Amino acid sequence: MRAPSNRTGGGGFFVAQAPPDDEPSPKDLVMTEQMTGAQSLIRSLEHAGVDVVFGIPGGAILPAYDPLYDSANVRHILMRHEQGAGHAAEGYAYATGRPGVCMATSGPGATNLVTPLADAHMDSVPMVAITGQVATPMIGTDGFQEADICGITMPITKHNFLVKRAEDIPRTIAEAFHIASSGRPGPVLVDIAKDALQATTGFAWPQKLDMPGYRPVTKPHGKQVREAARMIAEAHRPVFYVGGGVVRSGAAQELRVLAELTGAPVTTTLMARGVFPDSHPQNVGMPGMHGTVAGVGALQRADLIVALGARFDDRVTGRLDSFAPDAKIVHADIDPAEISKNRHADVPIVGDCREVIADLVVAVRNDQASGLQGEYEAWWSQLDRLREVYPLGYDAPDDGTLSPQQVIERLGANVGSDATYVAGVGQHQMWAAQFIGYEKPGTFVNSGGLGTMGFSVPAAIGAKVGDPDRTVWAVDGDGCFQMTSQELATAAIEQIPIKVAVVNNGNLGMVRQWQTLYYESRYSNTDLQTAPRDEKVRVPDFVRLAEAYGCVGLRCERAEDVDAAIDKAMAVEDAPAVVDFSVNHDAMVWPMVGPGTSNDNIQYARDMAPDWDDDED
Ligand SMILES: Cc1ncc(C[n+]2csc(CCOP(=O)(O)OP(=O)(O)O)c2C)c(N)n1
Ligand SMILES: [Mg+2]
Repeated sequence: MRAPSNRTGGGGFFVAQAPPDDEPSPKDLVMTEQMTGAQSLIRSLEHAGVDVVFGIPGGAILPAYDPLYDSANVRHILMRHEQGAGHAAEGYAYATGRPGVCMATSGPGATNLVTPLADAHMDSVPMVAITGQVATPMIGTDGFQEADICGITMPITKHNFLVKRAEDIPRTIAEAFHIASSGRPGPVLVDIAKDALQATTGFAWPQKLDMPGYRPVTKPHGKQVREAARMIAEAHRPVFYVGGGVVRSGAAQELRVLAELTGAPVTTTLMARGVFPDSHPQNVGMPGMHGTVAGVGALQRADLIVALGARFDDRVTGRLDSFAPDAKIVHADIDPAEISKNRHADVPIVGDCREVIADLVVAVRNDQASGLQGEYEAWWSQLDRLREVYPLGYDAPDDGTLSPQQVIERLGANVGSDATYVAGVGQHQMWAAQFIGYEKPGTFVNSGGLGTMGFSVPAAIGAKVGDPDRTVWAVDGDGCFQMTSQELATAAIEQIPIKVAVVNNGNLGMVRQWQTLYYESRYSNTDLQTAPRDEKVRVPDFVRLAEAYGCVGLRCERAEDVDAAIDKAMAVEDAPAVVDFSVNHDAMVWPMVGPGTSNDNIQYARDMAPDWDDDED
């Protein structure tokens, strides 16, 4: 295989590069310098360009923590839970485009990484996890803190390695970074036996990787691209269905050119919010279970769907056998396994989205030069009608309590589109996707595929570490926040001034919404008591919790105080700030495509189906 070249932006080949002032010296290239496996691990991370590791030490990984103490290039951030370390590594990757790195000990340290590994796998986040393993003679004996983490994480990593010999460490680390960041990005786990970390070895950083079985296709096939361009011109109701792959490949610019050239509507998934500006007239909103009527309608009524780095997830398609019945499908993805997985692709295109879109631009221009041009006026009048009649909106609660949607809308309006918003999972996540205007790629970060409660705070920490000049807001739920709020200690002590908006509806709100709709309002085990309706006892009190962790704690309970609370949090520069927005308990997320139902049955509000207007061209 060819030697990796320097990675620029998302997608391409990552380069295990040395920091500029630390070029590998000739002695690195020959196995002369003797060191421990642990020292060689840290040296390898330096060569791979790693500047931050999120982790927690323990017995099996302890040898690695000793040389880490001396590293001038690698900062270690001590987290409070390994799950937090994994999500922080993901947040760092989102912010920088480079693999995030986390480190844990064997057994429980490693198993605590399972959730973030699965999360990164589902959402194609480049990440390298390094775990200590018991010494090789102990492997397979049920030794103290032994867990077969390679076996456990086989289905939730892009690849994993068990390293038993010190001399294999540099090559394995180089391969891990290459695999994590090339092709379809994903998590790679490197499990290193303690005796390999302790053994003495010579250090040599590989100048060339030899991985004959791994060769991701990035360059799309010209014939398929030309066919796709022709179909776009001939379609009457085309739509670009844009997913996270377009963000990963850094193709926002190219996408805008293609969209404007063709004049076709664009819908951006939960994973792609911001890659095409919300303010752009061709943006019809998000598709899916809580998408806009126009976004869902554009897919459902299309005669051509051009899927770019998207995977026909069930949350987008609704009931698959009734999804977009009249649409032909062009499906571009870097991972051939995605193509025709859920929906048959009439034109499959395997390649990096940036290259695919750039090639599509050329092909569309050529067609237009020879007079072949799409005509979508009737289509736009249908979609414009849906946008006009069924915009995103919400009613203010009639009991005078604070509206969660309003809190999130005001947050976006006050903080603006240069900030990064990192959501948890639940109603607040959907409102954050709906009511904040995203104009730039990577400004909305969330756990899409796995839907991991607890993602927000540690991922926000990682994002802030990766891009310290950017304002980072975690938009969290009262339930999610309680899963990883201990990482406030990390943020305070390591001086990572994130801001957290807890949308505190006192409940596992999204589950409660389903109980309201599908279980006759029988609220089994969803009341968290974080904001009880009648009494003032809050367990926990998030303001005091924040203060206990060395953060600024604020509370806001009235609509007229929302802007001031946001301003106050924005003014805090030297500490993390947490705002408890105590909001209405009953607000629901709309529109909604009920689970297992067809997109045709989208509800604009409860028991209110849109009138599709069947006047087709
Ligand atoms: C780790 C985990 N456990 C359970 C769930 C199921 N679940 C999805 S949303 C949700 C409620 C989240 O509550 P909260 O954080 O308060 O957000 P809200 O919906 O109220 O905005 C739950 C329990 C999940 N997604 N992840
Ligand atoms: Mg809640």
